[in-house]
Amino acid sequence: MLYPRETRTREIKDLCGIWRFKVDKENKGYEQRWFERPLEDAILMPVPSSYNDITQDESIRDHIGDVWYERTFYIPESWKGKRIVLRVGSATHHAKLFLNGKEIAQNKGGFLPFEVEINKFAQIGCENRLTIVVNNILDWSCLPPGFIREYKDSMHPDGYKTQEYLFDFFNYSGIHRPVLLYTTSKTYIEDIRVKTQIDGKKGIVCFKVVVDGEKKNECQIEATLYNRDGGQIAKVEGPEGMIKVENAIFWEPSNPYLYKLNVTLVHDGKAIDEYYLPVGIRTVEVKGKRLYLNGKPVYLKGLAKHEDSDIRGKGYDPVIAVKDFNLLKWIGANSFRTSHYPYAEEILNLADEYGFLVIDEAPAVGMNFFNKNEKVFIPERVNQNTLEHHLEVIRRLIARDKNHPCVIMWSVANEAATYEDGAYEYFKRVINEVRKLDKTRPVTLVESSFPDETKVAGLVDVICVNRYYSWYSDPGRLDLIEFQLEKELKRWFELYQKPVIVTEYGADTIAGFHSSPPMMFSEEYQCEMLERYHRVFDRLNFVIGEHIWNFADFATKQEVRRIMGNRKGIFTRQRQPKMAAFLLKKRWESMKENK
Ligand code: BDP
Repeated sequence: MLYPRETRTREIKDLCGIWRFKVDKENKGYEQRWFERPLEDAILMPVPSSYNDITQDESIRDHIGDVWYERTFYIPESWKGKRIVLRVGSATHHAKLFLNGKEIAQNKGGFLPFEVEINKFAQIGCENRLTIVVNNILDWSCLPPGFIREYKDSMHPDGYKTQEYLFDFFNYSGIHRPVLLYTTSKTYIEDIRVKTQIDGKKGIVCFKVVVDGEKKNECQIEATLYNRDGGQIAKVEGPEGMIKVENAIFWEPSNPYLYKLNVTLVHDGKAIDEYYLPVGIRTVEVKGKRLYLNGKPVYLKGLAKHEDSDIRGKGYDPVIAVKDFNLLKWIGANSFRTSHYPYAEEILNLADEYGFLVIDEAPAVGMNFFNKNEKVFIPERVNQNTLEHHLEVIRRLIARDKNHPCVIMWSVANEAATYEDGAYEYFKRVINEVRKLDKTRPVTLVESSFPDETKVAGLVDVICVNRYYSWYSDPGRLDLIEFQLEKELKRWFELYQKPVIVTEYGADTIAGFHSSPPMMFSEEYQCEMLERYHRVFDRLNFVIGEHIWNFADFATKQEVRRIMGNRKGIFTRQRQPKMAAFLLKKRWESMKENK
């Protein structure tokens, strides 16, 4: 799936901005056919953004069910004869789209884009009304999964229900990423797949173009590779080919050099469609104890993130995005994980450009009660339906992100109950699907299980493990970290002989809380904890990366163990550094690329 870009043949109309919005409190919208006419009693709502924190009304913040978004737009006369596509960057978690009162699309899954050709439904040269119904209910067939709980008893005579989920971030909802219209010619470039290799100083760019539309068999394809300054390197004809780049500049964090592949579709001697793709020439490989980027060992320094910020919730905002990349650069990181779902493609575009190595994660989080008596991989919970959806999400994720040089690894899930018997068959199917679709990147599953109990570690290329010694276990006992961590990490390596990344470790820290000697929740405790972890990492040569939990404080549901959210950020939610940020900056800036 190609990211929408303007070219000399393609136009974009941005539908972001202020939409009309209505919460369907009584669940009557479909029955009363709200899609047939302009929404009555609507309020204003920005897109993209979560809707939860925009108003002063907690019944909107905590709503469970449908909300309705609506806006009008014009399609210019000049778009006659073009293919017109509506693309929604994401709508969390389910969406139904109506154009001028007619249903045109549905989508399940809140973290990936979907698009629909609207020529049949749109009115050219006049106003069109677009309605998007977004539903945020999670069940066991969704990723992430969830379930509804109803309370009705003598203490709750009126009853109420809650959306339950086993993951640790607020279930922000709404239209989270840009909504766009874009045009192509009727016969068009549907997809491009690029793979790169390295041969000494040479870079090899292999490409494959997929064309669709009535005249697809009558078209020629031209692919031209340019360097960053616009100098032409080679021009090749045909739907697939290979371009050799002498003395290539390889894409890496210290020099994220991007070439540009321009693809033109020619019909009757005329360029009818054109698209370009930034291309980073780089290879990723896991061999023995190490991860190699362009044949050189690389050590991952960084943080796990969230799409989360004040007011916007999970809404994409270029202001927050660029600030976050500046902070990642400032702190000396070279990588991050898209915990716990695919991020906006705009973020990956920036990671390509800034030069960050990304572990790209599927939205499979919360498949674990952390209680061995409550199983998850059983027919009434994570079952065949969940698996089908998981496979579909994997296909869509790889279809979207396959060409990004920043993506160096796929993570199929976070902290699933991998000690359960059912987990093995389930993840075998998921991981096989990843391997079938992409042979150029390693695959992982982020574990919270211990080395002797997991059933899936044999399936992955890199062991990724989240661990909270001296926090969730032995709280306050910083002195136990080194012994426990070293023992565990050595066991992972002994059993699986695979490199290990510690993908989460950290401590809730309230900015401004101080304590010496360190106590939990103080800035000193966070620093001391990190330092002890780092001493262990530095002793073990099979540890190939450290990702702290979390980049910034973030919102969670209200519960007693969360103080206005999860406070394990190295930065506050407003992106101000805690003491630990300076410690990390010092460590990472003085570390070599391969540790
Ligand atoms: C891990 C989860 C992460 C949580 C974190 C925590 O992967 O989503 O936010 O713990 O508890 O278990 O802070």
